[in-house]
Amino acid sequence: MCTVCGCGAGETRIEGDGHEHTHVHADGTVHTHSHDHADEHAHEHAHAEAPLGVHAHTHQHADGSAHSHAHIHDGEHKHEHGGEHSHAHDQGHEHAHEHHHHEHAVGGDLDFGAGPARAHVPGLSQSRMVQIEQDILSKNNGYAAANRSWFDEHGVFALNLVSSPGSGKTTLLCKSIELLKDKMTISVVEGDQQTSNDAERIRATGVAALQINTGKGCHLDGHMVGHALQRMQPADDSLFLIENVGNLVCPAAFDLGEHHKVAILSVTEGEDKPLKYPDMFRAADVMLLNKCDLLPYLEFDADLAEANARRVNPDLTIFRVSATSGDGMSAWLSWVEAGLAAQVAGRSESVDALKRRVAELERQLAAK
Ligand SMILES: Nc1nc2c(ncn2[C@@H]2O[C@H](COP(=O)(O)OP(=O)(O)OP(=O)(O)O)[C@@H](O)[C@H]2O)c(=O)[nH]1
Ligand SMILES: [Zn+2]
Ligand SMILES: [Zn+2]
Ligand SMILES: [Zn+2]
Ligand SMILES: [Zn+2]
Ligand SMILES: [Zn+2]
Ligand SMILES: [Zn+2]
Ligand SMILES: [Zn+2]
Repeated sequence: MCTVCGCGAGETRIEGDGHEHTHVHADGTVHTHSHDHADEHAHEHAHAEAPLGVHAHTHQHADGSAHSHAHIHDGEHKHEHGGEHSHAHDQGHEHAHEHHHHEHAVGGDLDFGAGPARAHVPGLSQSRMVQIEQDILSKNNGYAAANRSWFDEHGVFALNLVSSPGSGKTTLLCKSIELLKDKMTISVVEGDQQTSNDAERIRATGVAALQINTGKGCHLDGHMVGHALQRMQPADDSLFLIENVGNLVCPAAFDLGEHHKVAILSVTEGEDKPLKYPDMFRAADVMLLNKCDLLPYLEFDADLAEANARRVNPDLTIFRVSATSGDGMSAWLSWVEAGLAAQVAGRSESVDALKRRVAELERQLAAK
């Protein structure tokens, strides 16, 4: 729901000392975070309690009837309500709303994702929802782009792990860290609605971890990760792992500035998940099929799960693993190592190119 109604905005808490308060950034982004005022803040914010410019309300139609969606039809049809209607608010302003339309699938099933906003929120028109989503995502994309250029400048390889709750993100991270930590510097950001349990599990492996609690929020966003980077200052040429909030829906829409989203599907979840949650499997470049140690005890068809994932994303790279037994981990870890090596090489190449450019400019100046 977050991209369409902005729910959860203003609930973020980033682990650390200090007090908590709400900020509104220059671009209107609202968040609450605890921070130490001795720390430098890299961006400006004014303190205010203004929420996002969202006002939800219910509509009455011209004939006085209230609108509701509880109707059931016995076949397929498509209909639209009477276009634009305007109404007055108590605050005295008046504006027009284009009314939503909805489509019904064959067999009388209800589909609330068929309109332009691809979702439904009582009291919000489709066009308002599309506008809110665009506002939220364009701000997020600005923060994500800043994170990505920071990663690239510093030769940091960043991965965003996404899955439903309990697929094994933290277990996989701990296992991967155990097998990689002698070869590279690693830091981890942990996203959960509440608790610092996952960050503590990561810290127990000996690498740096920072917990972000999102409150009611159901995903991390680029802005939160920017704050995490400021606080953590990951080393040059290091691996930066982000565990997103357990949720197969909303994290798909939010770029954090990572180089790849890695979706984890565990064999206890069913082969059809990529088809039911296509956005996530389309947004990911890699899928880890986890808990494969359980395959002998389940009906799960791993080939079918992979085929379903490739139906929504033909370019997906898939690894079958078990985070608990360690089976299959080496192929996945080789992929991570290759990604970091490419990132480090890219940085030294751009440093070399810069040096050549400076030398060239110096020659030109000397010649004058
Ligand atoms: N059998 C088996 N169990 C696993 C494996 N990986 C994780 N688990 C178990 O699955 C449960 C959930 O694992 P977590 O690593 O906490 O999952 P998560 O995705 O981080 O969960 P959230 O952060 O709550 O979304 C734990 O009981 C793990 O021990 C695996 O490869 N095989
Ligand atoms: Zn959400
Ligand atoms: Zn402040
Ligand atoms: Zn209506
Ligand atoms: Zn209808
Ligand atoms: Zn209105
Ligand atoms: Zn976890
Ligand atoms: Zn901020």
